Amino acid sequence: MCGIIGIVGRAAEVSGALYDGLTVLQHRGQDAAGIATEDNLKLCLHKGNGLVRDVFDVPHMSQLTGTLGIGHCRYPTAGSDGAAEAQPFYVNSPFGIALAHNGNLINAPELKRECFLQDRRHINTSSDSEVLLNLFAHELQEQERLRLQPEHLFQAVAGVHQRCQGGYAVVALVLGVGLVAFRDPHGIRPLVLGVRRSEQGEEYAVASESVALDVLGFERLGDVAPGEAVVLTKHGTMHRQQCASPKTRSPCIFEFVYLARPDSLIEQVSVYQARLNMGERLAAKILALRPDHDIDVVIPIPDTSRTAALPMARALGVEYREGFVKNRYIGRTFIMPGQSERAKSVRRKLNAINMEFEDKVVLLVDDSIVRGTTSKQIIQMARDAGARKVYFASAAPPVRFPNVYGIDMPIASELVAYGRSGDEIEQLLGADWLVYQDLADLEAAVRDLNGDLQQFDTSCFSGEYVTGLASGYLEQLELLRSDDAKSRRREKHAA
Ligand code: PIN
Repeated sequence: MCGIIGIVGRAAEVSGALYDGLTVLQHRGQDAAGIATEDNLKLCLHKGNGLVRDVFDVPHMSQLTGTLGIGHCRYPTAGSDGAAEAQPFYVNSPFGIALAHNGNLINAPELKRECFLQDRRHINTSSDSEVLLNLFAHELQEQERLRLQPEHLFQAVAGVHQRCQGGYAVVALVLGVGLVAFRDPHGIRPLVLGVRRSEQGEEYAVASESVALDVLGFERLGDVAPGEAVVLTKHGTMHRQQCASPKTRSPCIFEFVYLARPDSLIEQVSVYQARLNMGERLAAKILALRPDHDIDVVIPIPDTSRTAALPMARALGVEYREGFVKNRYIGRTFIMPGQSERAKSVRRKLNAINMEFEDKVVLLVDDSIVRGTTSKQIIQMARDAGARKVYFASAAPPVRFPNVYGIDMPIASELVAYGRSGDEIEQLLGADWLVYQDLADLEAAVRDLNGDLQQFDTSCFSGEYVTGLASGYLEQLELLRSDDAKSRRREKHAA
C-alpha cells in the first residue's frame, strides 16, 4: 500500500502542496517518499528512504520548482526494497515521464520480459512500478506524435490496461503535457479527483484519499472511475475518458477496515461511518450468540478500532473505556518488517491502564487479526492487568489469504487464521472467547452507505481474486514475501 498525489497548480510552486499532501497520506506508507515536478520542460526529482519529513529538507524543496508535479509515499509491496525503488520513477523517452503507483501488478514478471523482448526496454529494479512506467512509455511512443493531445494519452492508458493485470492507481507526469491519472479496470485501489478555484483559474489534484484534498483546500469531484483516465494539462484543463472495457467495480474492502484514514471518503463512502457500521453489525452478532453476555466493558485496541468499538459498547449496553495507551512515536506494528522485531515491539507500543481491567470481563476490539502476534500479547497484557475474562472481537473476518493487489499482507502460512478454525485461533491467542465479523456483514457495513457497490475485493478473507490468478502465483509470492526472505533482503541491502 502506498500513497500517491498529483497536482496541476497555477501560480505558486507546487512542491509545498505535494509535501503537505504526502504527510497527510503518510499512514499509507512510511518506507520511502518522493516528489517530481516540472519546471519549463525540466524534471525536478527528489526521493529517498524514510518518512516524508526526513526525506525532504529546505534545499531539496527549493530545487523542486514548477507548478505541476506528483508525489509518492511507499509501503513495501512485493519485492520493493531500497532507495533505488523509491518513487516516482523516471524515463527520458518519450517526452520524459515520471510515474507514481499504488498497487501491484500480478503479471509483472511476464510484462518485464515482454518489455525487454518486444519493446527493447530495460527494467533496472524489481519494482512493478518501473514495469508499469515502461509499458506506459512504450504505449505513448506507439502514438507516434510529437504534440500529444489528451486522446493520445487515453490511447496509451488503454494499451496499459490491456497488458496489465492487478490493482493499480497511477499518476504520471508527462513533460510538456501535464498529468495523467488512472485506475485499474476493477477499481481495486482508490484514487480521487479534486478542484480548487484560484484567481488564476482552476487547479486540479488527484490523490489516493480524499483527506489529502481536504487538507489542501481542494473540493472533491469524486473518484476516478475504474478503468478511467484523467488528463490534467499544464494549461489547467481537465479531460476524462473511460479507457477499459467495463468490469465489476471491486474496491478493496481492507481500505475500509484499516488502511484508509477514517476522515476519507472512498467510493462516496465515509470510512468512519463504515467502521461505525462494522461495530453495529459485530455487536448484533455478539448479542445473537450471547444474548445474556457477561461483558463488563468494551476496550478498543488503539487506534483504528476505536470507531467500531464505540457503537459496540452502546449496543451491548456496557461502557466504552480506554484501557490501552499507545506510544504515538512508534510506527504501526503492521509496518515493521520481520517477526521478531514485531514481537518485541508490542509492549513498547502499548501499555495497559490496570484500573480498567481489574476484576472485569473485558471485550477487546481490534480492526483485524492478521498474524495474531500482537493480539496474543495484548490478550496477555489484559490478563496481567487483572481482567477476570478476556474476550476478543475482530471488526473484520479471519484473514486467511494473502493480498496480491498492493497490500503487504503476510503470506498464508504466516497468517494465524490460515488453515485454522475459530476455536483453534481462540486457543492459540489465549482468549476466553474470540468473535469475528462475518464477511457478509463487513460487505454490508460498506454497501449500506453506497448501494451501487455490488462487489468488493475481499480476497484476504475469501481467497477469491477478482482478476483471477495465474497458477503458481501464490507459491511465488511465498518465496518473495516470507519474513525470512525479507530479512535476507534487508541483510543484503545493509551489507
Ligand atoms: C493498528 C491497526 N491494526 C491492528 C492493524 C495485528 C493486526 N493489526 C492490524 C491489528 S493501528 S496482528 O490502530 O493503526 O495502530 O494480528 O498481525 O498481530
